[in-house]
Amino acid sequence: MTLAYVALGSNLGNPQQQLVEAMDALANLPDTRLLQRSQLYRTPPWGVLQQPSFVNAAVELDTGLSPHALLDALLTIEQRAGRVRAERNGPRTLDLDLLHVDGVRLDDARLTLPHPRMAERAFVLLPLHDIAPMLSLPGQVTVAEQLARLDLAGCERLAAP
Ligand code: A4P
Ligand code: MG
Repeated sequence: MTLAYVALGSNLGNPQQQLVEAMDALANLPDTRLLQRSQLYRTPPWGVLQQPSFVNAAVELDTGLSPHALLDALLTIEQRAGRVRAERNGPRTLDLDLLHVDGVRLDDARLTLPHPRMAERAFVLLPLHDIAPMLSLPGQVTVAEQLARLDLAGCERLAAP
């Protein structure tokens, strides 16, 4: 079994409900336990600015699935939530990104680990900090240290669902 961290995001439909349902779907994956779930955060859109604000979260899994099997499972959960792939960084009902798998470094056509863009994104590190503040990011910096360098303007914790 291996620890894995997944980022969740949504800004279409009912984002809070979709994130809670996605966390339940992750908890029900084969050979997998959901160990921790972050709070939900409302975050300003990053990348494409003309779109609704996002709700973001993160979870910690203990899984026997391989990284690629886990990615396939994330894509299946996204599709079940009605995800339509259109514009890069654009609006989405559900986005599940695999952030980190303990001991795994990987860069192939389908999967890059650790996730290459996570360290610059408050909407990723803020929820990840709830569940893994001491997790080491590329460059020997912890989630807590890196989060302290980011601009958190406009990010707010939502009341527990
Ligand atoms: N892929 C490679 N590595 C990974 C990985 N570690 N985890 C491949 C997940 N997928 C990985 O994904 C495209 C392909 O990336 C997958 O099929 C997989 O094989 P995608 O989800 O269709 O692409 P995307 O999400 O549209 O693109 P990108 O650049 O990953 O966008 P992001 O980074 O997900 O950003 N603002 C706020 N506030 N909150 C957000 O959640 N999200 C985005 C999307 C933009 N702005 C946001 C938010
Ligand atoms: Mg994605």
